[in-house]
Amino acid sequence: MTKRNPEYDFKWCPGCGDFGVKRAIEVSIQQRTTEQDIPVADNVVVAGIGCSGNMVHLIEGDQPFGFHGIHGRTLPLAFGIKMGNPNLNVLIVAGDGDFLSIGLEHIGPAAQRNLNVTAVVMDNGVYGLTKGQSSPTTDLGVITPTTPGGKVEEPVKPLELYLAMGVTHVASAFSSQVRELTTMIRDAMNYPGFSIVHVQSPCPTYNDNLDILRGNLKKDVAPKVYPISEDHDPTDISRAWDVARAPGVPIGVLYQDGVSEPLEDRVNRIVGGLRQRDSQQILDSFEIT
Ligand SMILES: Cc1ncc(C[n+]2csc(CCOP(=O)(O)OP(=O)(O)O)c2C)c(N)n1
Ligand code: SF4
Ligand SMILES: [Mg+2]
Repeated sequence: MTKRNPEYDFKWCPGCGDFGVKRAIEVSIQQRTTEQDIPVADNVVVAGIGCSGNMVHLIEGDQPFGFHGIHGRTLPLAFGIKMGNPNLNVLIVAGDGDFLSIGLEHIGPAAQRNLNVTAVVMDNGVYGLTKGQSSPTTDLGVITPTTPGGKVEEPVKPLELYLAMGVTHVASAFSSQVRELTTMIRDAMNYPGFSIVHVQSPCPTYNDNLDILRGNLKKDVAPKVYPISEDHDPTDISRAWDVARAPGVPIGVLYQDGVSEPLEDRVNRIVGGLRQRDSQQILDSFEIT
């Protein structure tokens, strides 16, 4: 279960955006299990390494299963769990460093398979746990312990990246908007395919961008987040690209394919069409006559 490990002493800093994500995960799992009348233990939270991944030890209330894996490998672990028991609801919690740096190579294959899991990616634009180094989403020119003269790379654009890789359900959220985030995570978990909820989750300790995201009237800062228009059609990939490329942080579901089969259905269909052979028949087929 996800209960805190007493040998692992960890606390999020006051004001960390991950608190809002935690609340949204707790409520969305609870709502889904109640609606579908399934045990909470049918949910598995698979965590990467990072402040964000520590989520798996901090979930309160009814406990899903938890698997704290290794840095960057949430998707392969989720793949194994889902294939071992397709009835489980698998929810990944990972950071921008974990998912988009070392873990990036796994997104494409998971998308092509339409692996039926949900990834909640907490993007704070920094490696929080290891004390503030630059991550793939850190902006050009930002000074961090690993970029003392300013970062030389442009930031990756996660929403465009997910669409380009073929992820079949892409949503964008903000940790301070817990109600919207809860709905997005629940809908993503109910979606039969690979869903990513990319959450702007500020790190007040190493990259305090809360005012930039939500705006600050007193400081004359306009909010960077904005709701996706109500008439947006998420099944239209070209409209999804328009939203992903527009300035600012859109809040809502950009894209939902809704047509592709989830991996477990593909496997059942393909395996069901194969001629069934027992092990002796397979061995005999190698005999040279
Ligand atoms: C294979 C491997 N490489 C590097 C590390 C060190 N490490 C631990 S957490 C982390 C980065 C965490 O950043 P992110 O995924 O963005 O999570 P955050 O702490 O910001 O939530 C790194 C580089 C590791 N644990 N394992
Ligand atoms: S270092 Fe940043 S991401 Fe990590 S707990 Fe503190 S505020 Fe949150
Ligand atoms: Mg991070």
